[in-house]
Amino acid sequence: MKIYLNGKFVEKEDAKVSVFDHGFLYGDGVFEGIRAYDCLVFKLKEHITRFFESAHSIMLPIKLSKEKMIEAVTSTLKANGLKDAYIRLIVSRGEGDLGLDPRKCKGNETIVIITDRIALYPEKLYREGMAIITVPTIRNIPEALNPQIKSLNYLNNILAKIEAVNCGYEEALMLDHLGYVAECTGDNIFVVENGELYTPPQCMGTLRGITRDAVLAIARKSKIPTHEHVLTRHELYNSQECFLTGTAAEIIPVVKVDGRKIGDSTPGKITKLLRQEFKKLTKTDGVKYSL
Ligand code: PXG
Repeated sequence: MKIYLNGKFVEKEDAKVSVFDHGFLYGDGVFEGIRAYDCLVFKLKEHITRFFESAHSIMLPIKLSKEKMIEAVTSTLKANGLKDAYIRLIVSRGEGDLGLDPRKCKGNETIVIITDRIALYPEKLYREGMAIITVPTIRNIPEALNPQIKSLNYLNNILAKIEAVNCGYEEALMLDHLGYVAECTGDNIFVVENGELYTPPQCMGTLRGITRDAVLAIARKSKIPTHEHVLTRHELYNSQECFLTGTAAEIIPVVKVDGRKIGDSTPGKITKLLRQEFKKLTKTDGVKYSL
């Protein structure tokens, strides 16, 4: 496997960064998780835009232009001969010293692109749906660390994941600091109520997911009314359908929340329709490359 590291391709074994890198020392950096389907990088421009927005927000200048970053992604896929892949883009503040001060990093940011085979949820969960549980750890409040920033410090989400796994669940439902439904650890959440689609707004504790936006657009095109609206757990429990969206998970049905059955506890009609339409979109909406 070849890794893109600061403009060069290096073998996996040689893809090493310094222990003084502030990404390692402090989680000082940003990342993106992207996917390629049959030589098409799905929504690559949108991912690159969000990546640069995360970096801008933490005042991390990226030396590559957006166009060069797109080229770097496709050339890494080509170098690895991958038609279908999961892509991880990372930019950290770079090598500095043992102090928080980013000025010590002298602008030498570290850029890494890793492409690999996709690790998915088991097929059974897509057929039968998954059960999720609300965990004690709430989403970061925007005034402290805005959830729109995909920073290298994902402890907030990792803690929630650990809590869910310790309770025997695959995925955690995270609330915001006001107790409203925010999202899961790496996925956005949707419910269907009376044939209409609801998802929490991107303010507060919810990342504006690229899959989330794609699903909202598909729903509108399919004449399904959509709402970006605050949701309580009560509304989740009493919805007819529930599902999660994310780059890795795509669209995965949820059939139980905190022990309450959702609808008839099987993947719903609208969830299935959106899954079909989403599959079609992954074949057309992105940046193409050839091997
Ligand atoms: N919420 C959070 C907190 C995320 O990190 C999503 C929602 C979904 O967004 P997209 O743009 O992918 O539709 C994410 C992003 C993984 C992994 O390896 C997934 C994400 C982040 C980090 C790791 O499964 N998803």
